[in-house]
Amino acid sequence: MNQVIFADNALLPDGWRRNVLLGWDDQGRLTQVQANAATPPAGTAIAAGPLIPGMPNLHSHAFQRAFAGLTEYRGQAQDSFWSWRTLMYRFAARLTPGQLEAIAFGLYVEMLEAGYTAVCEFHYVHQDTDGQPYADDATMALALLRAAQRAGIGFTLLPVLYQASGFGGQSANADQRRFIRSTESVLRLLERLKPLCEGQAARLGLAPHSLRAVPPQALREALLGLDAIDATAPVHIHVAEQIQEVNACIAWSGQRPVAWLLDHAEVSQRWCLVHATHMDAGEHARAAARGAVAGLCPTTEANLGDGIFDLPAWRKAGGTWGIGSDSHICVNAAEELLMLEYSQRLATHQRSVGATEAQSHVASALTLAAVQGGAQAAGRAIGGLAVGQQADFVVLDSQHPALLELSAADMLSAHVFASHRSSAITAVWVGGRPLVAAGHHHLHQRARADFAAARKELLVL
Ligand code: NGQ
Ligand code: ZN
Repeated sequence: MNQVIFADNALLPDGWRRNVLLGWDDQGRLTQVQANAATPPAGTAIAAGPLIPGMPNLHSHAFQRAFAGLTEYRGQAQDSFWSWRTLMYRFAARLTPGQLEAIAFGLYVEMLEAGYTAVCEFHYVHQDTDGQPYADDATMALALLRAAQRAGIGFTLLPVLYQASGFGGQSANADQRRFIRSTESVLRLLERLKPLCEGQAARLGLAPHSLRAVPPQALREALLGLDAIDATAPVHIHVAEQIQEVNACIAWSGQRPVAWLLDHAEVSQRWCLVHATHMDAGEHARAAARGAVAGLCPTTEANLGDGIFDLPAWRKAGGTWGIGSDSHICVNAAEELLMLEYSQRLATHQRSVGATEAQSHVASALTLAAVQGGAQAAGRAIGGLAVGQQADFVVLDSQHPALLELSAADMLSAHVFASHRSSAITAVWVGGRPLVAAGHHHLHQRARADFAAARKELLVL
């Protein structure tokens, strides 16, 4: 059965178009994207405001949502990424499979209401609280798959390879016991998950956690094993987030992390370099030439004091990028774009840094770029409103106070820059299915209740 929606204004890959008719098949795949279409027959669904592509969220650790806001106090003379991580580990140590599913379900519903239509889950809490495998070794991954399916969000599952606590294979410490997996066991997990992912149209990839956590030989073997399972599967890695990490990598190898990775792995378009924050000019040029996506997580990177990604340099090198909400200190696609643009303005003393030759409106330019990069990182056909891509889209609320009386491009600008943390989204569709209406997911209440119950349990322990 074909379905259609008509929008007075829609953001297509080459810009804003009037009178757009979208049609999709029963797989939820767009079969028709027609601008300047005739007024549709009565009974056709009509978008209540400007229609924009759904945003892929390219980096998530779902469990951290239940912890967001709990580390915003001074715990020692100088708090840092590393002191935050110690607290986060304590939280991760207690999580049960049921709590993970409830938190992820709540989070994915929040994401859908906030403009994300797909998520890449970088999943590393594998083992039980003692660091032993669950009776079913895929227990935690299955909790995430169920949460995604119930919420209806597009899904890329990235089981994590994690073995060491620092460069040079320093053994993992007790805090990291739930993350550890042998290379062989992560490959077995992928084999187990492959048919399950296919069964729910999710994509499966691999995430070597970081060069700190994965020694060179394990990295090599895991990538070879992944190729044998799926030679096009996405590969994500945390790469150069903290200056201390860059310096430790230089002390270990004589090279900066991105340079080391480019020399020791076949980094390609399959790769997402998460937090490629600290790259020099040579790294920008080489990583961009390989076609890797830079995975930017602007609000988390700000929250953790990581540093500022050099977007103009990356774009000049021809680099692709997308956005993720990572620790979920903020769950709102528009706010990630806002944070990204503002960090660039603060660093460069300029305005409209994110605008492009083709697209002078910053919010439109950033949205189109992040959708395309996010789709590439997800390894799914979710790259915007074009035939062959999923019918994943968001309808802005033209009645929101910040949007009243504006043109479509300005409404998206107001949504990103001026909607003041209140959502200016009215509807969200994934794979041609309406999941959010009047700003609310159809399982909104249930998702909140489940999330609250899981958080309550975690807080009393
Ligand atoms: C994570 N988060 O795996 O959750 C990491 C912290 C680490 C971010 N990098 C742990 N934002 O990198 O060692
Ligand atoms: Zn991360």
